Amino acid sequence: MQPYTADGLKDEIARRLQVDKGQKLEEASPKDVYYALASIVHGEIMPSWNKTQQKYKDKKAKQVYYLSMEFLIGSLIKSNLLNCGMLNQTIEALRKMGFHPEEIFAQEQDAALGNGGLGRLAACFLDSLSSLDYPGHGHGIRYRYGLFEQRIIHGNQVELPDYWLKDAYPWENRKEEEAILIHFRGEVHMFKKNDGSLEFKHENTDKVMAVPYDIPVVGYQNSTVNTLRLWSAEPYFPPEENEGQEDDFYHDLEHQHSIEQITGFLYPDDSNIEGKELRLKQQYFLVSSSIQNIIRQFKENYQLPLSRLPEKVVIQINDTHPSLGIPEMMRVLMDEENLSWDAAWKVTTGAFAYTNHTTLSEALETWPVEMTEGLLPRIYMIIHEINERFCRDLWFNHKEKREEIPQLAVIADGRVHMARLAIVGSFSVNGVARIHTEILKNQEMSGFYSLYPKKFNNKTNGITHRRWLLQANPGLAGLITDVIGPNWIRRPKQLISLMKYTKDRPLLEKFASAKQQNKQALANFIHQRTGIAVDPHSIFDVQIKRLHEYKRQLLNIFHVIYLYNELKDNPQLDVVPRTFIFGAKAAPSYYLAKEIIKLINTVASIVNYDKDVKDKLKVIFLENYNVSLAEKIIPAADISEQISTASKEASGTGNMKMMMNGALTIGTMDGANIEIHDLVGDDNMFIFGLSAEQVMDYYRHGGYSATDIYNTDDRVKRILDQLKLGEFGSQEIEFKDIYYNILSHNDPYFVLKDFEPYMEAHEIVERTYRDTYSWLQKSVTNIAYSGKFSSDHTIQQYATGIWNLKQFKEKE
Ligand code: B1H
Repeated sequence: MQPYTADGLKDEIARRLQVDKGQKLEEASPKDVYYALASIVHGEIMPSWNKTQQKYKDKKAKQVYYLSMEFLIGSLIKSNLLNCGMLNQTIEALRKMGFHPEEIFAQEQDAALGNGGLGRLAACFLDSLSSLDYPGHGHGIRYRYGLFEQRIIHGNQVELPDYWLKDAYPWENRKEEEAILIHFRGEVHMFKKNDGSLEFKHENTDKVMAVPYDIPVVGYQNSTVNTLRLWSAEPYFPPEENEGQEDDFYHDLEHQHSIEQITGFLYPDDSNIEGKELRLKQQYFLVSSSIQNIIRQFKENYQLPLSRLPEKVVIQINDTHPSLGIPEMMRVLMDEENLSWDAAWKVTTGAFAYTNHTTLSEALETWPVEMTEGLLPRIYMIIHEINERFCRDLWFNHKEKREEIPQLAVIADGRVHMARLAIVGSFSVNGVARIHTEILKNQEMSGFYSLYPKKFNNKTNGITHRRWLLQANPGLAGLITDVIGPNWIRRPKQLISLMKYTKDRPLLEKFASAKQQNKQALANFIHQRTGIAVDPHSIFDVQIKRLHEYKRQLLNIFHVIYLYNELKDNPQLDVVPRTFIFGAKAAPSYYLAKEIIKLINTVASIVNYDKDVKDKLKVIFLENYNVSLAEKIIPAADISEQISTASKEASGTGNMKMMMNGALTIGTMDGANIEIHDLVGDDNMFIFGLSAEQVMDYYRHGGYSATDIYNTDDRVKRILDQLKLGEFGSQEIEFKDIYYNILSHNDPYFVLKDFEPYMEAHEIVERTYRDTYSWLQKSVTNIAYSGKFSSDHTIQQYATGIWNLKQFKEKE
C-alpha cells in the first residue's frame, strides 16, 4: 500500500468528489467526504486483497474458515485506515479541509450483524487472523436488518429496525458469478446403483440463490487482506422459465419476498434460542452456501482428492448455530462427490471443530424432528444415520455408556440436539475460558468428555488490542509507545514492560491525565446526548453488556439505590462522587430484562434531579449500546463491572477491553475474570461473592433462602420494599415483578446472597480510589498484564492447538 501524505489525500478526496459527483469541496457534506474517503481506502485495499488470495492459491496454503451466524464488525473506516497505515494522514487531511475527523468517520453506520460477545469475538478473530498473516476467512449472513436500534422512551426500551444498508455500504463487493443454489423441502428418492450402493436424489425442492458479498479484512500494516464473505438470499430464476409467466406476477412477488426474508434480519436473542423455522432456514442457508463454496474452492485450487481435504481446510463453527454444516458436508461428499459414508465421515470429522460459548440451558439449541425433516429432508436423513451409528457404537463398543444413551443421542425426545451433533461430528470441542471448559468437561458435557477426552480443550477468548486500545484510545496508546516504544503493537504481551514504571510518579501522572481526558470527552458526550452534566472527576463505574438476569445489572442498581438511600438519610455523608454508566439491550421478548432497564432509567430519573445527592451520584443509561458507543465508553472507565452469577458467564470479553484501558475490575470469580485474577491478583482487582462451586452446590442441594436475607438485612428489605411499593416514580411505575421474581423464585441468580459482599467490595473500591497514587499503580498494572488477552494470542492458540495452521510468509 502506497503511503499517502496528508496533502496528497486532500487532493485525492477533492478529485474524487469532482469526478464522481461533480462536486466542489466546499459543497461536499460530511457524508460525501466519507464516501470519497472510503472509496480511496477501498482502492488501496484492492490490490493487496487480490495478491493475498492469489498467493494462498499458488502456495496451496491450508485455510481456516470461521463459520458464524454473527459478525459484529461495527464500523470499519477507522480500522481500515489504521491497518492501511493511513489514519494519521487522514486525520490531518480532514482537519486541513476544515472537517472534524470524528464527524466524517461517524457517517459510517455500524454493521451490527451480531448480538454481543459471540459476534464481536468473531470480528476480533478476523482482525487477528489477517494481522498475523494467517489464511483465514469468515463466512456469515448479510442480514438486511442488523440488531435493532434501541430507544429509551419514558424509561422503556423501544426497538426500531436497523436498516444499515439504507446508504450504500462501501466495503462490500457483490460476487454474483459465485452464487450458489440452496435447496429446501422437496422429497428424497432412493435408487439402487449398478454397484449395489444407494443413490439419493433430492427433488421438487424450493430453490434459493445464495449470493456472496465480500468484505476485505485488512491486516495491521502487513498487506494481508483476508475475506469476510456474507451470503444474501435471492430468488432463483431458472434460465428456461423466463417467459410467459405474467399471470403469476403477484404470486412471484410474494415468493420473492419470502426468499429474501431468509436473510432479512438478525435474531435479537443473546444466550436464548428462538425455535422459529426461519432461524433454522437461516442456519442451513449459511452452512449450505459456505460448505458448497469451500468444497468448490478446494477442488479448483488444490488438485487433490477430497479425502485429503482436512490437510488443507479446517472449519471452526462458532457455537452450534452452524452445526448443520456437518451433515451438509456429508451430503455434498456422498450425493454430489460419490464418496462412501465412511470416507465422507472421515473427511467431515477431520475438518470440523466446534466452539461452545455457553452452558445456559435456555441457549442450548434443539430443533423439533418434524421441523428439521420437513425443511431439510435429506439433511435429516443424514443426521438420523449419524445418530444411528453413534448409538450403535455406544451400545457395542462402550458398554459402560449404555444407560447414558438417551442423554448422549443426537436425536432424542423428538428433537435434534445440536451440541451433541457438533461434538460427535468434530475433532475438537473447546470452551472459551478455563473455568468454562472445566464446567463443560466435568458437568455439562461430562458424558462426552469421558468418551472423547482428547477432543476437549480450552481457548480463552481475546480482543483485538488494535481496535480496543490503539484505535479507541489514542491518548493512552501514544503514551504507552512513548514509554516502552512501539513494539507492543505487534507483540501485545510486551505491554508487560510497563511494570517497570509503576513507581514512576511523574509518569503515573501522565496516565492519570490520559484517563482524565477520556473521561472529559465522555462527560461531554453524555451531556450532549442526555443533557445531564456528570462530574468528570467522579468515579466512572461502568457496566456495558447485554441485559440478562445472570449478568446481574440488578445487583449493580441495588448498590446505586443503597447509596441513594444512605445519602438521603445523611446528605453530608463523605463519599467519593460516582457516575454509574449503563449500556444494555434486552432481547425484545425478555420481559424481566426490560423491567430492569426500566428500573435503571427510573432510578436515574430520580437520582439525577435530587438536590440532596447533587454532585455525589449520577446514573446514566446510554441508549443503543453498540460497538461504536463501546469505543467511546471503555477508554473512560475507572471501574469495570463484571458481576455475573459465578459459573454463568462463559468468558466475557468486555472485562478484557476495560482492563486493557486501565479500568479496575469489580467482579465475581467467573469466566475470564478468574484469568485476569491469575495475572493481577487481589491487589489489583476487587473480587467478591459466591464461587462457581458454591453456586452449583446450592442448585444441587438447596440450602439458600432469599427470604431469610430479606428478613435479616435491613438494606435489602428497604430496597425491595421500595420496588414493591412503587416508591421509585409514580403509581404506574412500580417494580412488583422484580420483587416477586426474587422472593417467590428464591433469587435464582443470588442477587441478595451476593449483596453484602458486593457492598463491601465497593467500599474497598472507594477507599482505594481516594489514594490516587495507589489507584494509578493498579491501573497501569492492569494495562501491563492485558496483552495476554489480545486475540492475537488466542488466535495463535487456535492455530497451533486446533487448526494446525501456519502463518503465511511471503518468502516461503
Ligand atoms: C455467548 C451466546 C449466544 N454465549 C445464542 N452464547 C445466540 C447464544 O442468537 N442466539 O441464539 C447468540 C449468542 N453468546 C457469549 O459468548 C457468552 O455469554 C460470553 O460469556 C462470551 O464471552 C461470548 C464469546 O465467547
